[in-house]
Amino acid sequence: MPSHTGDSSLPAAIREEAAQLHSLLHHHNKQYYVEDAPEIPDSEYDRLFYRLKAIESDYPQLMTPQSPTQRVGAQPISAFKQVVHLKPMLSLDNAFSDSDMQAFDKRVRERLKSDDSVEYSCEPKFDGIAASVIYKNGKLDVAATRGDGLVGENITHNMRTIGSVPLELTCDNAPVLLEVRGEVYMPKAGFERINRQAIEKGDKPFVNPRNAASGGLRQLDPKITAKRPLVFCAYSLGVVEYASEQTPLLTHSDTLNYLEELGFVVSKERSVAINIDACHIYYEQLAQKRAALPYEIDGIVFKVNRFDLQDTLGFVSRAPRWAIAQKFPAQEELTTVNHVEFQVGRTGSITPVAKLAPVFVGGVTVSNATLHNRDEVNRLGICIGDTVIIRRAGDVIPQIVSVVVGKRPSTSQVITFPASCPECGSDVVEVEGEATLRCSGGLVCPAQRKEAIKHFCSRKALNVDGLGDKVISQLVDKNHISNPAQLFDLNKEMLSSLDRLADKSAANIISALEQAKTTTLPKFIYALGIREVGVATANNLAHHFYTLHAISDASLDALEEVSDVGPIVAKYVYEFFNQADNILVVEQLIKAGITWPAIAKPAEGSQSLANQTYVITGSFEGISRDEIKAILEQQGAKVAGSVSKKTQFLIAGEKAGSKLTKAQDLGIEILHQADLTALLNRLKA
Ligand code: D41
Repeated sequence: MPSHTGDSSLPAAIREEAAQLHSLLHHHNKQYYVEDAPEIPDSEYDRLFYRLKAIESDYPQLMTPQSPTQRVGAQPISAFKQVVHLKPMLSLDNAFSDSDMQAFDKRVRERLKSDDSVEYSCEPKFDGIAASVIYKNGKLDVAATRGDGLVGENITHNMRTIGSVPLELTCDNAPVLLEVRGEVYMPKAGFERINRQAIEKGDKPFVNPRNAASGGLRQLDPKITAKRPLVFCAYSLGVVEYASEQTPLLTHSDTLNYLEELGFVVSKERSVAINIDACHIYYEQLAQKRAALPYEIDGIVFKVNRFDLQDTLGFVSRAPRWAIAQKFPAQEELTTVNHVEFQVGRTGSITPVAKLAPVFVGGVTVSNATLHNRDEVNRLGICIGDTVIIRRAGDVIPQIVSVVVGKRPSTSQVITFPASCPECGSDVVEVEGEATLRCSGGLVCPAQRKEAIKHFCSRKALNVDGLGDKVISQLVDKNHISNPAQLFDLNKEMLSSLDRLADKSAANIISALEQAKTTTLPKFIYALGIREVGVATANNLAHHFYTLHAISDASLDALEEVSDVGPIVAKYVYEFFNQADNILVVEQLIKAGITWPAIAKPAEGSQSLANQTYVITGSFEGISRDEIKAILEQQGAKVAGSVSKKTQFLIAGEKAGSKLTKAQDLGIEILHQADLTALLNRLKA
């Protein structure tokens, strides 16, 4: 029986094991929340966690506030108390252009009386909430929001729940006192997850990750904060005191490395630029990477790297002269909805499009934004004349985020959907269970004809170069063509008669059409524009049936056997090939000379993997995931990106994460490195 009375009865091995569990759990917390790359399945994490809990229940003297088991246990507080920062948390000046940055560098060099270039430390500017954490003798003591920079709110109970905040520093020679500053943010993936959960529960989703992070830190009950996937990324030091003399840190970049050694998360994107021109290159590079980063950033922070130079420069009205944030062009702006147009798509779908007062957002001028369908119009509660927040992030299409209801003018108008098609006058129909309204005109409707032809010519379809939207529009309006097959009857004279089309361009289009005639079966199927049949489905259909004939003859049941084809898609494909007009167009296309190489049917009894579905995760010796995928696909297997009930085999390499856990849960057969090698050898044989 272990005694609960004191340290003396505590076996050294147990103390050692508990310490190991502390650092293991901290490491895996970081892998999970920060890297989004868990190295162990959740079940293994739980095993470590409960092992530590068991030790602590046997030896309560080990249950310190620094234990990873204590992150979620705290009681709610009744009110936030104030915390005076030991050193003020300064604010940051902004730059909005390259010339602002040049001016910043010039000011710095003038003050330093230096003709030499100045070295800058560069890091992303996280779009989160600034916070400060104080450690006493290596143990987390107090955490606070930035507040006004001098006084913030005590959020210790909430910061303790954040997995990336060390409860205890990982070094032998911990400072007596350490004040660490950083930003609390919510990664994009976590934000999407909690918003999905909120919507499922019927709660209101968060507007953006920053609001979600801020709300998470402002909870009285830390159990609520613990459910938010927050990350703390450290970016500077406040007060630091050691028991004995230390070699001082001389630069900001060394400080970031030191913080990382102590167990903090520090931006992996950080870098040092030898001068202001290198800062510009860093800015451009990170701007390129921005959309792919797992978290939101709104600019880059540049800091004079050397501390002695920082001291010489000092600060003005609480902003250091040695640092600046170069902001990316705003991703959200206000504008007004001038009117709403209804566009008719390839399949007759009627999409409301808001025509906006032009506004510069996310680096481009935006004057249109799709309102998608009636549900979206209702969700936004949007009227013509409204002031709206428009957002354009990365390369995604601009979106209306919300309506500023307080700015609604008395002249605003409710949006009414048309009863007849704005392009052809046919009735507009409502399909039960669908939010989208549709024109019933089919190929009578010129808008649908144009869209069908545009789709046919698009890059992933037959890829007819040079045949732009304007040309197609004129060809349809002038009744030269009404379906994709008639494209191949066009001649140079007909094209040259169009507005603003030079002879040279006409000749180019003719030759592009000629080239487009040689294609592949998947591309041809995709080009037909069957509802819900995208590139992947077209590919699956082609490799399942091998010939166009077999697809067009297939029964509904046979179609449903194709991977990723459910009853709805099967119905669309079936209906397409059982409509006389469509069959005629397909026949005309073939007659016009469209051809593709036959898809080889595997011989009976060969080692083909047709109809098998694989998922590949983790890393393998001597072969990349892409190479494995290519080999399996060559043998007819389908290689999917995520594990589902349809998965038959999971190929799991080193560091397989959540996919492995999920596959195990679903009872899917797992192939390890040795099984993979055997499989590949079998395929080669
Ligand atoms: O990522 C950030 N949001 C960030 C904020 C950063 N990477 N560095 C920062 N550095 C500072 C100084 C130069 C004052 C140490 C900051 C901030 N300040 C800051 N955050 C909020 C106000 C100021």
